[in-house]
Amino acid sequence: MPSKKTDSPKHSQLAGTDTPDRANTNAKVQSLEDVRSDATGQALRTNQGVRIADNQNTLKAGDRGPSLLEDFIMREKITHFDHERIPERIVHARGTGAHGYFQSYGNHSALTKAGFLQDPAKITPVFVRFSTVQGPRGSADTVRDVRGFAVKFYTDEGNFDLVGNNMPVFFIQDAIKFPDFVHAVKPEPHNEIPTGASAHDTFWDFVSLVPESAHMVMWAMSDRAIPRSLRMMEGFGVHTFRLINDQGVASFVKFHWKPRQGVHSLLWDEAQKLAGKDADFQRRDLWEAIETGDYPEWELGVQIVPEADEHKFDFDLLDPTKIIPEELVPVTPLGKMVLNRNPDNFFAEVEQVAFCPGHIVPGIDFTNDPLLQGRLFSYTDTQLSRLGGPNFHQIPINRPVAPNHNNQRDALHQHVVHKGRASYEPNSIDGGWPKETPPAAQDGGFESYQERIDAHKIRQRSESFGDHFSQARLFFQSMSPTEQHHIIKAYSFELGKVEREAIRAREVNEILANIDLKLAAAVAANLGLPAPTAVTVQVKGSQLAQSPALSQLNHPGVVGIKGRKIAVLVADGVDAGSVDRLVKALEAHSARPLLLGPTSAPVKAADGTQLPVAASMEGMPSIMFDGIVVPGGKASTDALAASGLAKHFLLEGYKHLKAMVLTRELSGSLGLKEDKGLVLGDDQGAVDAFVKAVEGHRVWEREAAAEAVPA
Ligand code: HDE
Repeated sequence: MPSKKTDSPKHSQLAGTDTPDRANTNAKVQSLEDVRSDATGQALRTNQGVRIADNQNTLKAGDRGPSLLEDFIMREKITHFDHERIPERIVHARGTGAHGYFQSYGNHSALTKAGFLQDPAKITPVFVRFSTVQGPRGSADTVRDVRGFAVKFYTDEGNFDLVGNNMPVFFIQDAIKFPDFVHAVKPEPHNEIPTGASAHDTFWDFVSLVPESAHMVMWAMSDRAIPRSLRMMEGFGVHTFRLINDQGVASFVKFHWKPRQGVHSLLWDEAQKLAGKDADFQRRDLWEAIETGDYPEWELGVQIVPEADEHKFDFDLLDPTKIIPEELVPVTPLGKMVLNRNPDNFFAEVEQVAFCPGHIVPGIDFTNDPLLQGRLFSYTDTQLSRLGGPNFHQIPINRPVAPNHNNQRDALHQHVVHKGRASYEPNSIDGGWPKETPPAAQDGGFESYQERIDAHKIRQRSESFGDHFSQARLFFQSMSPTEQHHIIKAYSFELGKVEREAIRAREVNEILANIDLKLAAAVAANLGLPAPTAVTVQVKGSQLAQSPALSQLNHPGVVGIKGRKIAVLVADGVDAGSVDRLVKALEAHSARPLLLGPTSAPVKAADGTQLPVAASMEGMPSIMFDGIVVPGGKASTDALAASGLAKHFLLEGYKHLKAMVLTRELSGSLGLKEDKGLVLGDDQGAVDAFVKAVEGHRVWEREAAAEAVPA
């Protein structure tokens, strides 16, 4: 691999010839260019470059005879195929990714000397991988689980990986418990069941015995664990990090990603059905959004705590099971990230990307969070077996844009032809190169923050990590009634799958009771257990009664219904004018209306025109859409009213609290009542009401009525 490419790009040299949105990725695109393989117009050849004349037949002794060992073409092909798979990630195996860029809003040099946060004109390429945690590579996208949110910034000063999740806390406080936690949540060892789910005995056995998990389990039982889209999730760095400015002044920070698309979720029934009807629902959603130019955007922000304020909170900043409520320390926006390019090749990019929380750049540093400290070891270690050796940083997607000369040599899969005689330092033979760079305000070598440590070597948890319930309670009490209802249902569903009654009872009496007695009583009732009447642990409670920032209903987003998928149900005899009016009105809001028919065949409108459809109602069921509209046309709506498929589509959409535009006759025949989000007719008023309802994501007021509709 020519090291020239790795050494070359400064974005300023590459940008300028392209649109601003595209120019950003040029530096990384350029560094990948020499490994891109485009076979257009090329002859089929072996790996040794020999042209292949026949790719259909093995070399044989006669056309009915045995195959010959000398057939190097067949053997090379099959051998390579036999080794196509690599070990999947131990956790976060199921994922998808995209390229994009990060742009700082301004000069944040008072906070950090990290170069990518100092110049709003600088475009830093990024690669993001979103994932679920529990399931294997082929598992479904929409399971109830934490989502990984890992971002690699290819900065001029080296790669910075922000390897976060869509939830701001974690299940455990100390890295040494991670293998125990993962073994408990993974499919059970005797029968490898369940896939992609935490609703089983070993998970609940562990978390009910480990109260430090209470807060994170709350998040996992909330709607955050079933996002509507990867584009509609917040992201969190989880641990407290340090930012350091050029004067050496450090601040504690928590990283946040805020989606412009808002924070929205699926309903549990939808999530379960989607797991079967479209296991790729979320990777497809991200892919399609980027392909259609609807680039998702997040704002990167930090909560900043001056060093002097480290002990001003009623929890420990080093404890990864705690948030800093945004009402106590607001999030300061630093810049934005836009995802604007899909990968060319899933394996080469999404599968081979290797994140590590230890990949940081000058101006950023760690804290002593004991979970973070363990992570610093684990990620590089796991890549050794996953990617087959210590040269995984040379894989194109992992290569920094910054030069990376050093004296590390050889090892499996070495791609660089290192020149020179000296692979040690100091040396005089090669002029002493490559040389250290002393730390400096700008462009200096990396220097760790000089934290003073004076302590005993000890295996002990700090007492300041001891309150496991106050923030779990704060979370529950900050939810809207709807969100609380969903949390109760989620605990009831999951614990309902637990076979051992002792585990159910322990979770209810020793965990949920200490969070909130009403929550515990509601879950207990659903499990047929007695309601606990007293707490088992005295908790001091949080300094806040509520944190509104925790409720996702307070994060509607700023893009309206842009990119939302709307089903337009049509059948023969539909009024083409009505279809046109509705589609145009939705497109004016940058939504994505898709015509669905009884089959995949075009439908014939009342005026005789043929209307092509995107799919049949069976091929794209209601669970794949954010809203449903039915244009006018008596023959068409009569046909829909008589079709089991269409009725199921509409009733299911109603049950899932979707905004709907219906004709009066159709809503009457289905027995559905008008509400804030179920509007009649196809005039502008109906469209406006519909758009408003889709903006609100769901018609929550309908929830009680919808529960009476069969699933
Ligand atoms: Fe990870 N984690 N983790 N994790 N994690 C991995 O690294 C680990 C933790 C997270 O898309 C692994 O390359 C330990 C917290 C994401 O490629 C592994 C501990 C957070 C991803 C690993 C944690 C995360 C991983 C598996 C406790 C949120 C996917 C394959 C000490 C802040 C990255 C790999 C991708 C992946 C270890 C806890 C996020 C085994 C030991 C907390 C997003 O190294």
